[in-house]
Amino acid sequence: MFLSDDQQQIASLGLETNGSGSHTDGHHQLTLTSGPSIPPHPLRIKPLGNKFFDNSNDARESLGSLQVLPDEMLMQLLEYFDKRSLRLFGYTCKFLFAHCMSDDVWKYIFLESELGKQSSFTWLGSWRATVLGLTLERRIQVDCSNVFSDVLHRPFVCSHIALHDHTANIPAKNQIDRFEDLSYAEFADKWSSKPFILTKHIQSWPAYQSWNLGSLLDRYSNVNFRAEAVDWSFATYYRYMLDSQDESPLYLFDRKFAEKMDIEVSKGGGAAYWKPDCFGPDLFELLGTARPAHRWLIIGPARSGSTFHKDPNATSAWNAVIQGAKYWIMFPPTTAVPGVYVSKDNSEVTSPLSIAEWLLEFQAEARKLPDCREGICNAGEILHVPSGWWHLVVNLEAGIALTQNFVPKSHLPDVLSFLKDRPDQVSGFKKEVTEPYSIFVAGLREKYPDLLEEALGKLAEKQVHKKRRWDFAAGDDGAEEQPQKKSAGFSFGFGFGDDG
Ligand SMILES: O=C(O)CCC(=O)C(=O)O
Ligand SMILES: [Fe+2]
Repeated sequence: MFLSDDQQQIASLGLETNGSGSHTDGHHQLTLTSGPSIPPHPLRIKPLGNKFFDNSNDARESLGSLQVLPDEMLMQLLEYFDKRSLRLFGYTCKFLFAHCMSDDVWKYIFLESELGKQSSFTWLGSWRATVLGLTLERRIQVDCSNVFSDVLHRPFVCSHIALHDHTANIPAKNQIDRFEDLSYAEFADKWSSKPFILTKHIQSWPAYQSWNLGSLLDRYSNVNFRAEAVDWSFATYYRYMLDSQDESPLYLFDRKFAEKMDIEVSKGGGAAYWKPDCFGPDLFELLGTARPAHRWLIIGPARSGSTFHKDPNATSAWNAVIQGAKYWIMFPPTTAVPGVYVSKDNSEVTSPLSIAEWLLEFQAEARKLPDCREGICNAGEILHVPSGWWHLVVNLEAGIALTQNFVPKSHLPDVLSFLKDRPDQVSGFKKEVTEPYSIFVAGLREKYPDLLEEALGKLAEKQVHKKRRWDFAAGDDGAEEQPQKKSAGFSFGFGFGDDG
């Protein structure tokens, strides 16, 4: 027989509960790793360090022979369970109950299940409740105050950090420049390699005037949008967004939104928005149908966002906030960003951390770097991401944004170099587009022959310059090694885009 509900099972096992399913009261909790703004864990799980200051018995001791497994390994093991086994395993003792309640494991089970393939279902506030169909009154919280585990407590801390503590008080030297508006001449002359925010540029967009989460729900509740690994109806995503405790909430990031919403996106009668004039011609338009996806609708709750990355193919981008507010922290292409590890050939970025973890562990150090830029882009504002710049973005409240990648004239050499010299890192093109560099060059040769010659000239110059620097640093017989190491005070990168 399948389990009826948590309450009944727990009662039959005689475990101690706090009965109500509500959050804990002011039960004393010695907090060693989290700040005062973090509420007590709903199951009263405590950070591992508390064990040494607590006289209560340690729930781990009732694990029997499973005690040899560290918490990390226990959690990994749980990913192999099906939903019934996971639920039952959790009823064997408090320590395992605490582990089996971890919503990350239930998210995994959800995504693997039939439910994970559906676009419309009822989100019930957590992955576990949704998978098991548990309404609020059928959920139970066992008092796990003698469970001490960083593996379990840390994600809770991360999903409750006070974003405001990390995004207010931006040091004046770091503030991203803000203007009401900018002309293309000013952009081309001074600003194409610097981040900035325009405060009065998108007010005339119908999308800005009429879109908000409520109006999108009215109009598109049955339209499916992509949110990372799932395609959900907007009604389903909306419900998830407003009632989720995920540390890294699923982020709606849809490149086919214009077709799905049946809207026009280029200037002219009836367009919902259009690309800003100040960035000038977008040279990637020359790719025609070979062009990779380049515009996205972005929707997410507070705490959702993007971990550190550079935008693809050395493109630049703009990001316009329609509703909500986004905190941005950015670094120039060559900066070694604390907490972000890049493979030798630049092809892989490992930021092992969620946004919250990065903010907790690395932001303070990172914002002391001389080239750090930070800012808040509010509703009605648009931010410029220059080619090659590192950025991390977090939504301070639930909201909507539109973003588009583009190639301005000034970054043509970077993009050409990227397409030519890093074919393994080129991304976003359809499979049948095997020679994006050649297609781009052919388009440029036809429409902007002088610009192309100038860009190719710059590339050749840099190539020579780089070879000289390398020969100098490596000596005659060192030329076999990859020009990636720091040597004789020089830092080498493969692409011109990263050369600063
Ligand atoms: O709004 C965001 O989360 C930032 C998106 C972003 O960085 C991107 O589209 O590349
Ligand atoms: Fe980006």
